[in-house]
Amino acid sequence: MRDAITSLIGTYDVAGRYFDRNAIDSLKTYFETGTSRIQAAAAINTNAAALVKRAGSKLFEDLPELIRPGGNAYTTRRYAACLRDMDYYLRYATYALVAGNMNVLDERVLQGLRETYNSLGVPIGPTVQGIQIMKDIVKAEVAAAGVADTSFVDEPFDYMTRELSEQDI
Ligand SMILES: CCC1=C(C)/C(=C/C2=NC(=C\c3[nH]c(/C=C4\NC(=O)[C@H](C)[C@H]4CC)c(C)c3CCC(=O)O)/C(CCC(=O)O)=C2C)NC1=O
Repeated sequence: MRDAITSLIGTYDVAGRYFDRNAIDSLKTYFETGTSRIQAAAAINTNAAALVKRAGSKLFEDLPELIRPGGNAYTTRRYAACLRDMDYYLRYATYALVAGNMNVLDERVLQGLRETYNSLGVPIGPTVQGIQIMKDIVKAEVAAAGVADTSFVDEPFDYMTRELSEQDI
């Protein structure tokens, strides 16, 4: 698992080089945004269960067929599995935000996920829609916690979206 710093060190070490201007700039950005990233994680953590619940309700409101007979989230077991997956996405998104690097998502969340979803008939499109709904809800929460620029919050959610849907082609 890598974060912004170990990933940078890895890159420069492989080339046997000292940090150059680019490396210093990206280190600066990492530290300058540190407080906001931690504030965001804190705002998410204290409300995680409620955020997941709201995102789930909105998803099932937008796509009610998911929870009707024949839908993949129909039956309480599968409904609960769906919300649990949303909770995984949220928790790992906070790790990635704090790390300033998306590697944890590859290693812990996305690896083999598409195959699992395909074999269980879990639809990718609606999953991606759920991830995007959660992104919007989380951004509003982070803004309400006093973080002025919440654009960095997009990254893990968009990353998971991109990886899940691209691989689906
Ligand atoms: C931490 C990394 C991690 C992830 C990401 C993960 C996902 C994951 N989701 C699963 C199932 C599932 N995932 C869903 C999710 C959904 N169905 C829908 O219609 C919605 C679109 C969507 C919710 C947004 C459902 C319903 C199941 C159960 C499917 C079944 O058993 O038939 C399964 C199969 C095993 C199980 O049921 O627990 C895995 C492994 N597990 C992990 O360890």
